Amino acid sequence: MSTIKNVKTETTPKGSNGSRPAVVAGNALASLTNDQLTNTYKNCVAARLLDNKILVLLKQGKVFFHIGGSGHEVAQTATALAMKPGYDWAYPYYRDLAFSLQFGYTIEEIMLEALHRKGGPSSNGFAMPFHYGHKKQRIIAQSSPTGTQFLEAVGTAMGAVKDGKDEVVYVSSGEGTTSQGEFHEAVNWAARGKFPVIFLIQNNKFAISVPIKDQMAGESVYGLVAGYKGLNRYRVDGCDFKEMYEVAADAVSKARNGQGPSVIEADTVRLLAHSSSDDQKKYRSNEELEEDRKKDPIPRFEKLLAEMKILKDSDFERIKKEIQERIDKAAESAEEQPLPDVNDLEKYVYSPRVVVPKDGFTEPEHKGNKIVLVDAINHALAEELAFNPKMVIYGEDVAGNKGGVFTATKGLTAKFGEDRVFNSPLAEASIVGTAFGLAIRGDFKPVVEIQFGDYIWPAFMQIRDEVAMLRFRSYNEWACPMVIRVAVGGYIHGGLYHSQSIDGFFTHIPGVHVVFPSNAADAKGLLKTACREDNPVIFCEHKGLYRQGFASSPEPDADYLIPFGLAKVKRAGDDITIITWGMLVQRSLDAANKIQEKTGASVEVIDLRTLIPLDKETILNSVRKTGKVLIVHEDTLTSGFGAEIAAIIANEAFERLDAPIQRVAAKDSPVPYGPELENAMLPQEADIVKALEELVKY
Ligand SMILES: Cc1ncc(C[n+]2csc(CCOP(=O)(O)OP(=O)(O)O)c2C)c(N)n1
Repeated sequence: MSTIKNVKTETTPKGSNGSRPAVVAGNALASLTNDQLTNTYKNCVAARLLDNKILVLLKQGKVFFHIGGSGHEVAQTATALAMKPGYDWAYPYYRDLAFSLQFGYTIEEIMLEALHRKGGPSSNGFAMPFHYGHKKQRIIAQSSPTGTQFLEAVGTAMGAVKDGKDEVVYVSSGEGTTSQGEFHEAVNWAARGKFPVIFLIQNNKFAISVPIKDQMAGESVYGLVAGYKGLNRYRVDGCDFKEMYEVAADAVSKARNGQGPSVIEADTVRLLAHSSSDDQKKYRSNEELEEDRKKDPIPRFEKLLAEMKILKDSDFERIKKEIQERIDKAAESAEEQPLPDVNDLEKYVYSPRVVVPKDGFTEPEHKGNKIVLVDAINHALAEELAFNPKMVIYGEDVAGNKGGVFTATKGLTAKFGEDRVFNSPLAEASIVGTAFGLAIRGDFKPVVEIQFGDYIWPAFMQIRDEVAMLRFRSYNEWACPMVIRVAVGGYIHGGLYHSQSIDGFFTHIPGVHVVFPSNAADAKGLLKTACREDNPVIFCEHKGLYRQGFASSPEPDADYLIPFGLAKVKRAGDDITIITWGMLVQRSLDAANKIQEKTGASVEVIDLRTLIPLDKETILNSVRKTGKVLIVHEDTLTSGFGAEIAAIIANEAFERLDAPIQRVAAKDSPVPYGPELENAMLPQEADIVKALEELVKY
């Protein structure tokens, strides 16, 4: 046992501002052995020497990016020491080298990643170095956007609570990142649910060059988070091992015992520039840098260990020498490891597993009662909740008797319980961010609702930079399959903010599937597949189709799962091909009938059903037969998904075309409210008929 005495016994300060460092009562430190303390010191030294070594490799042109943790080692190591690596979960930020080492990374693994070699645990050279990820140690592969990690950590903690496990989730950032809205969303959700999250905010007083006075109202993150009921708060000198460890141990113990999340604001110093791309002399004076060097946590830790008679000067020198040798060797051996294989580039954008294969699929005849599309959604969800006990549904208004503003989830809370079908706060990034955190646990399947496509944008960062990229950036180590159901589309007099089409945006994101049913039977079969998919799915539900007579169908049975990437020929024809989806399938069919009556031309109508993956085969087979193509979609023309389809056809079937490819789409404007304006903006049957007439004449 160490000879350390208990630290000061003040409780967490109750003041709102918290500029005073606080320490907590406790004797956690006294329970550490000399070996543990020595190893903790070694961990800090390893992180420091790795920073130095990698900067040398950078100068040699072998490493392209470095972002260091020098000055943060003690705060990070002490927190990791209070946790259980491999049992607990961690979302460390880019400065968390010491944390990651203490949580289970080896020096050798850090070197593999610094030198973007194959075999590193995070990404095999796909992600930048210092974006930690280690499946075995439960470090979730990290990204670069500041702040996205918070909500994900909350989702992972929510999963722990649902599973009845006493796991704790660590998430960290600098103080600058707490200006991101997602930080506050995450603290709110974690405090509301009493989830076991440790938010370690490492306050080095700068966000790149931006000083804290330009960053926040007040002087501390501690003060900033004063209003969240149920949140434990600490402010601590993160360069002081004793204080830091007591605080970390207290917060972790609270989290583990159901006493809720904690924000720990740890004061640190940034001894290096922000990153290798920065020069801090441009915005910090020599005196200021010197002041920070005086606070360097490693010499202070050495002083403590010497006072405690655990290590002496010659030990410190020996340890540094030994670690330096190991680091040098690790660098040499990493350089001998293979570089990533360029043939693997697209290997893990999507899951290699196809859940419902196209081969051998035949369309059955549906014998159920006729249902409208929104009820088909509701029934699919009910069946899938029964099929998969780890599926959960949440979003705004989805719970209880309301069952969503369109009633898609009506009755599901009553049937499956509040633990499985529940309301989220009114925050779209929260919905998707926490779904990420739940899904990475491996067994939960979040099926979340975004009330209107027009309001999906707060979640766009989570979808684009997190959900879609996780598998790719971690080289298939981590994945977050989820379904994001989203109500889209116009023709309902919903005006500018309840009518948007979003498919043009989301089809542009590698890593997500985009599904868009046009009728009730397809909606059921596609949604059930989405719920079993290994990939994230954006499931577009057209509001105008929810209760539309022409979109209703006899209900398919519970075994009906439609493969993704399989379009449906809704009307066979020989002269012109219409490629369409969603609301415009029916209008295209009506237009095709009209043109046949009028001109005798026979028009084939293809309903894509899934935009990503795209059924190129069905498209090209039809185009090669008819030689004339009209693409019809509700989204705006410019950069709509139709442009992509036209490009594919031009590339792959140019010789078979007898006319220029035509598109009917919405005008390039927002969707206006007044019905006359809305009709003029959105594509109508008459527009399709007109385009077909021109193609007939061509
Ligand atoms: C969303 C987002 N905006 C901007 C950046 C660029 N950026 C990277 S780190 C950083 C500063 C973060 O400062 P802070 O949170 O205080 O952490 P520190 O780097 O000081 O440890 C910025 C602006 C980013 N990565 N992500």
